[in-house]
Amino acid sequence: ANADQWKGKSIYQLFTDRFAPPSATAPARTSPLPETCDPIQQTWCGGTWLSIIDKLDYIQGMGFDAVWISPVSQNIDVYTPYNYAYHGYWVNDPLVLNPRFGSSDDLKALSNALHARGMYFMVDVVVNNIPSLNAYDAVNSTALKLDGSLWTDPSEFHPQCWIDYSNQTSVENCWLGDDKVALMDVNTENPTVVSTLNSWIGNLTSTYGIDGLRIDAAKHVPGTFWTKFCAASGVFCIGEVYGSDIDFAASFQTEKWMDSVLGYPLYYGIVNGFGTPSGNMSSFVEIAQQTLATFPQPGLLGNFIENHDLPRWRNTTSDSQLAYNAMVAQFIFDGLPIVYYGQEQDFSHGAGDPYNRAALWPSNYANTTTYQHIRRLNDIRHAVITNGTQFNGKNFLDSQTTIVASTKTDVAFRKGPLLAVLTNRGSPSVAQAFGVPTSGWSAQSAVIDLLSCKQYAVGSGGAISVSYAASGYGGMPYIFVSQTDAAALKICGDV
Ligand code: ABC
Ligand code: CA
Repeated sequence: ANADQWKGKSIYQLFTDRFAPPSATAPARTSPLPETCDPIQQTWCGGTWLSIIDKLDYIQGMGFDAVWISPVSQNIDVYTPYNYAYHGYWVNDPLVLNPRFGSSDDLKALSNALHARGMYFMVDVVVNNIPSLNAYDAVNSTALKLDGSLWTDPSEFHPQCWIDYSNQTSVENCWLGDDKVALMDVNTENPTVVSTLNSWIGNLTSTYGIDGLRIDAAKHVPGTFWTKFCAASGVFCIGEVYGSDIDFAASFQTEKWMDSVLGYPLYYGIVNGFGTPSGNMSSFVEIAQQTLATFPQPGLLGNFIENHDLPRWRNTTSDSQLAYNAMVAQFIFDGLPIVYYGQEQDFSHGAGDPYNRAALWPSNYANTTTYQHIRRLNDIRHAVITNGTQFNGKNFLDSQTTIVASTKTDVAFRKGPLLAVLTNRGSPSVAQAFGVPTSGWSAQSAVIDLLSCKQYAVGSGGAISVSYAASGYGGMPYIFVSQTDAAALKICGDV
């Protein structure tokens, strides 16, 4: 599927090894299967491509219409100072599937199962690097053959050096990882490397019906490599450009290196704005505005509040109101929401890798309040997108977000027919209020908050004011639509 077809999708990100346990009848890929899955062990917990299929109801039940799975290619399968390659990012041969996660037929079965539900299939791909336990003597032909690497000629790598992040040439040519597990930097200028990878990616997407790619370590490869690689893939490419530099991240779209990137800048804005009670909302507003002004297509950014490299949201702040506000920003702002497995279960164990990669099954896939909140946010998006509801002649997807009002603790932004009113007040101990001076709706009209289904009256000059109770309701988020639109969207029944 291309970028246009991905517009409006909502993505669930999972680790194959950790999302679902193998069913009783499936052959175990890990032996013996660990009784419990302790992330600190950094070893396989047994999830497979087939076991993902068993739990698609759970994902679709939250309203997602796309799934991103961790890398599918073969990894080094040996003990390392960081234990084992359960995460799938230590790819030593992109061309071979990872037998730990299943067979070629299993991967096709997963793809077919997703498509049968009308869902898109996104796969994570790693081409920048190949792991080695032998950092300083890795790039010699004997060592390369022993490692089972796809690349066996030293000219297919850049010479060893560790990355200096202040220098983009170093970021592109030097090595990720460290001297325990070195990630040898592949020479993505070598013609054999380029042609092998380009024909591989076209085959992979067509063989397995892949609809989109998450491009690992995108900033570590010259952009011009990606232009051809993504064209060869024939599908939507979203790159991981880890960092807060908006101009740099936007260049991936501006220079047409790939369709889009993960919304790292907005992530930092959401953390700054909503990460702690009375955080710094002006930082969120500033980053949001710069994102909108700089990216040619902010509507294609991948918006997340946690992932496998970052702390769990609930690890940094336990206030659920802050999480619910942050998620509204994640879902309603321009872009494709991406929820990392476990976010819906309020997983809080995880100051970072490896703790943020716990198995999901101990949660019993419970129908938590957060699961329902995500479901509602997806329902609102679907309703507003499929209904084509307009504001000032523009529908949700075609309207860019505009910041309507903000204070140190609050922000109101509009995207098409929806007005999000958010706060970082958390659970305040005294009742508080916030007023949006000009909501965009006319005085005396009625609006509905799609989260609580309560009706509000628009005051003079188009003002809307909300209150935050000292107990119970607290600093909850609001998503307003006009009463007429609410009736058409049917999120709140007959209103
Ligand atoms: C292993 C062990 C860990 C151990 C670690 C040292 O080594 O498992 O326990 O702590 C994979 C595995 C990891 C593994 C690594 C290395 O390989 O998943 O478990 O860690 O062996 C991608 C993937 C990631 C993956 C790889 C490698 C790449 O998402 O899961 O890791 O294939 C950089 C890269 C980025 C990479 C990330 C992990 O490292 O750019 O592609 N992710 C700065 C830099 C970033 C850098 C980041 C973290 O530091 O700018 O480029 O990301 O090192 C902000 C700034 C940012 C700054 C952050 C920290 O602060 O704006 O610029 O980012 O304020
Ligand atoms: Ca590189």
